[in-house]
Amino acid sequence: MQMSHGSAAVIAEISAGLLVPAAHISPKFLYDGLGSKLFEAICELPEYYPTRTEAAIFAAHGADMARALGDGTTLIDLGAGNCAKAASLFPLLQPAQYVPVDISRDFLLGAVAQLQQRFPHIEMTALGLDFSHGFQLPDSVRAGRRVFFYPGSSIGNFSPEQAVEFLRSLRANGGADGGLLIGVDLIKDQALLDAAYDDALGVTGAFNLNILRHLNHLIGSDFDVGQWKHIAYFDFEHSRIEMHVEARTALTVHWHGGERRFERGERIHTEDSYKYTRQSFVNLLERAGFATSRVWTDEDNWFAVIHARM
Ligand code: AVJ
Repeated sequence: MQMSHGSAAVIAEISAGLLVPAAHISPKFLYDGLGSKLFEAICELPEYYPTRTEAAIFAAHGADMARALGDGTTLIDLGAGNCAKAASLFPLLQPAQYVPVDISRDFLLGAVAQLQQRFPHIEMTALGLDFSHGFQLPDSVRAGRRVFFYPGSSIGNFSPEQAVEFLRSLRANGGADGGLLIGVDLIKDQALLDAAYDDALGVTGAFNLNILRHLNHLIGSDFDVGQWKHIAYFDFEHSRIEMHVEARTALTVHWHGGERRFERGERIHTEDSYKYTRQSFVNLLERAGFATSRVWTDEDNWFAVIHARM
């Protein structure tokens, strides 16, 4: 249920991040029920190019991708959300089994119930779990040929070092004949990047600030969302968008088992979204032991979809 408190482990993880001098919260906590809906709205924004650019690449090259991946696979959709991206590829990919995975469990179950009606012949097994510390496939998922689907450049939430670790955990769960179809956001003009994460309507700001509301439910904290503001910008040195929430005034937050004073202007780091060049990401895949087979991009080179073999 959306309103329930977090487990002891979740409370400990969040408290630890709030108590260090440079406070931080994992971006996975952006996705409660409302956060998942706000992210859906972000995907419709004119400034947020990744979703529609990737969708255009799927539309133009889906048949090519299906040939590269083969049919009858077990398609494991990491961070599936509303499952719309995978569903758009079902007619071409023809998976035997679909395994959507998402931390926002209730939101995922709602989406899968609808999807199963549209595609009754595909066996669907939804997994409501957190894979940010590495992926482990449960035994309930049968041993078909596994293709991991990781679209949207969600890999950008990991640092490059963490991304290599994570990709290795996929290989450990894939089998020798497995594959990976992954979407990667590419480095581009800074103004385009900044606008994509700080849109005029303020939807990304609402999405970011909602993490504080979610925390109030998870750890019993008393964050007053109105006392915080949304900050997002591209950092060249690290090749990443950074998102923070910034205190508008000096304040103290209390929660079960802890408290923290924030000065005016002090920030909590909520998300990184790393951007790559096509080559830097291919190198990263190779470090994780993958062999890149194909790279598809849009004509502006804003986004890449990559097929790699285990
Ligand atoms: C879901 C992680 C791919 O980094 O672009 C969108 C999340 N954050 N706007 C991204 C996000 C702010 C998104 N990912």
